[in-house]
Amino acid sequence: MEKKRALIIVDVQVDFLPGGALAVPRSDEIVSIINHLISLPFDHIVATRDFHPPKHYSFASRWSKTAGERITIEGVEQILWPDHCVQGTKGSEFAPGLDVEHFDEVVYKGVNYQIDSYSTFFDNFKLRTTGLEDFLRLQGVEELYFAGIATDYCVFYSVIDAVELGFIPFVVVDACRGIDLQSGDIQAALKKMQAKGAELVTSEQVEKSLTYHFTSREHV
Ligand code: VGL
Ligand code: ZN
Repeated sequence: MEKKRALIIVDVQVDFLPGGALAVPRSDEIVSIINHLISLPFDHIVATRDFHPPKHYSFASRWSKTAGERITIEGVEQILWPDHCVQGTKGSEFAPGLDVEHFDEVVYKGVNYQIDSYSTFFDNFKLRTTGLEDFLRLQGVEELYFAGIATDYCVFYSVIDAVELGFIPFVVVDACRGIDLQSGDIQAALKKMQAKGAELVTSEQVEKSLTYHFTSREHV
C-alpha cells in the first residue's frame, strides 16, 4: 500500500509577499507553483497561517526596538520582526490567487501573545501543539510535502520537527522562498534539513511521483 501523503503549505500570506510587512523576496512566484501542487492527488492539503495578536512578543515595536534586533525571553533568543500577520488584518490573509478551496485543514500558529511559533507543530518553547500532528496521525498520513514561506524559518523548523516526530518529510524547494536575513541562511537551512533526513525535491519530481502510480518513492 502506498503511504498517505499530505501537502503542507506554510504561511503563504499577504504580509510575506513583496510589498507586505515582512516581505520575502520573490515569494509571489510560488503561488502558481503551489496551486499546481494542490491539483495533484495528495490525500490531504493542509495550510498554516501565522496569526499573531497585536503587540505580539516577536514584534520589534512591542519593545521599541528595530526589526532584526534580538532579545532573550526566558532564556530563548527571539529575533524581532516588523508587525506582521496580525489577527483580523488583511496581511494575515492567504495570498490572493492561492487555491484555498482545496484546503482540508488550516492550522494557526503564533497565536499566544508571549510565544513565537516558527514550527507548524509546536510553539518555540514546545509548550503548546498546534494540533497538526494529531490531525495527521488520525488520518494515517506518513509523507509530508512542505511548500511555502519561509525556507529558513517556518518551513525549516516544521521540517525538523516532522523528522523528530517520525514523519517522512520532503521539501519542495522551488515551491519555497526564504528570508536570508544573513545571506546564505536559505542554503544553510536546506543543507540542515537534508542532513536531518528530509528529502529535497522539485515540484516536477513530486508531480511525476504522484501521477504515475507505478513509480515508487525512489523517483522522488
Ligand atoms: C515567519 C518570521 C516570523 C515564517 C513567521 O513564516 O517563516 N518568519 N513569523
Ligand atoms: Zn510571525
